[in-house]
Amino acid sequence: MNPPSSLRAWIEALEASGRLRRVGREVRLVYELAAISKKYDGESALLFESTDGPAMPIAANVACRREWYADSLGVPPGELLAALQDRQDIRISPAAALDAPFLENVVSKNIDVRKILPLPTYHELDGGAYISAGVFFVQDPDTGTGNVSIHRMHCLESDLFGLLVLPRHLKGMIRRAGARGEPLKAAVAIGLDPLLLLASQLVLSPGEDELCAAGGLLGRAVEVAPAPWSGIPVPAGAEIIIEGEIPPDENRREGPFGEFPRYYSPAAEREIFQVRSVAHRSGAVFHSILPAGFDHLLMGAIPREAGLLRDLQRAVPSVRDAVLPLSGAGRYHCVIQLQKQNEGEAKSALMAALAAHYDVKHAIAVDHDIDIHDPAQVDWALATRFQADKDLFVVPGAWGSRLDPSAEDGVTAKMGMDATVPVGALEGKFRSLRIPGEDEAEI
Ligand SMILES: Cc1cc2nc3c(=O)[nH]c(=O)nc-3n(C[C@H](O)[C@H](O)[C@H](O)COP(=O)(O)O)c2cc1C
Ligand SMILES: [Mn+2]
Repeated sequence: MNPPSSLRAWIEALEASGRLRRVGREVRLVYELAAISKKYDGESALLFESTDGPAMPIAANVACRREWYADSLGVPPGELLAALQDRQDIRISPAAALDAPFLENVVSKNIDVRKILPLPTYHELDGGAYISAGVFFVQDPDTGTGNVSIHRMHCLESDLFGLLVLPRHLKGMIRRAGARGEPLKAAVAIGLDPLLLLASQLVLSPGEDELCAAGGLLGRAVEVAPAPWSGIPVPAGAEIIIEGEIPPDENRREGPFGEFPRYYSPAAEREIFQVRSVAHRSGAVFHSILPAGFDHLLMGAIPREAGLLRDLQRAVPSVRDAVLPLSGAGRYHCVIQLQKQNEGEAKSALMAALAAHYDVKHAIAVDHDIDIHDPAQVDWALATRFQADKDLFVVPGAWGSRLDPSAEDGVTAKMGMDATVPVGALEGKFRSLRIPGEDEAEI
């Protein structure tokens, strides 16, 4: 298929291919929508046509299978990472759209988001209703470079949200705006296609414009229109645009919130988002991402894998593939496949993986005969090709994930496990069992 240009185009494609279920009856926003989303996670996209909140349908599970991302890029599933690798260095500047349907309805006075948008409450101990699929478009206060990232939004008041802003690019921009004595303006898009969501998760160097990188990924310019209050260019196909300001030094209690590692991220004083305008197209579709669901995990894992694979191959050319398995929260475990040419390559690849991203905590290297997408094969390699006294190393006190409850304030130990055999030994004592004719055998 051609890459979808909007969430609604993607929903149509999902429905036409039998991957979408419509939920016609009224569903409760507190827990019930999340419970149904969880039940069909990894299986079916959902369109909730009616809820007990404001009248606006909600799409969920829209990108909950790895092969759907490949499909949205127009490549076979096995070529997803290769396609992302090919495209991740391409930059295409955004283009002005002719039409921006989100301007059909703009509210800028007496805003009560709870009366406009259906905001779900997901997990048992969550602090309240959240927007889980809000994509922040901001511009660097010093350079004007565009940044795109997703941040959870806790609805605290009619026009106020609490945010989690981990120490990456957005955080730096809030700080730099603050140094000028200004709040940072942001336009939050809800209801984007899966490729723009994937692009929001690219791990780029500071100073790289992420709208241009998104264009590279899509293979065409992202069509943008200025958001009505801030003028920040946002995807014209977005269903909803919420604009507002993040002041540098005002905090409110945000959380708890059930996060991707399947634990609660505790409540704390965090950044706020003061809403100034809400715009949405007529008949807008709200977008829900089930926290810790496949959508959430895959959206982070896939672009990280593509970036990691490039870093790994730069360090060790015999690296063939890498995966961040969903069982490792799609972030914390990395399995690397090599066709080792020289002793020591696996350990070097492990170090590169652990250093490449703060989220990667445990890395495992295996030979090219192991299918890294099959956890049972990776386990078998660890069971039979690994000796803890010489194949394991631990790095204490590294930069890690703040959402890992076993890390202390984001400081974590890192571990590399080399489960590769010595060069050439797959033909020697590590020759694995095979029965001649086993692939064709029949009764
Ligand atoms: C569904 C979803 C929710 C996310 N929520 C948050 C969040 O609340 N806070 C945060 O800092 N990052 C969150 N992230 C991760 C960032 O969006 C991601 O790391 C992004 O690439 C950061 O961009 P930056 O490097 O430009 O800051 C989330 C990612 C996804 C897919
Ligand atoms: Mn960035």
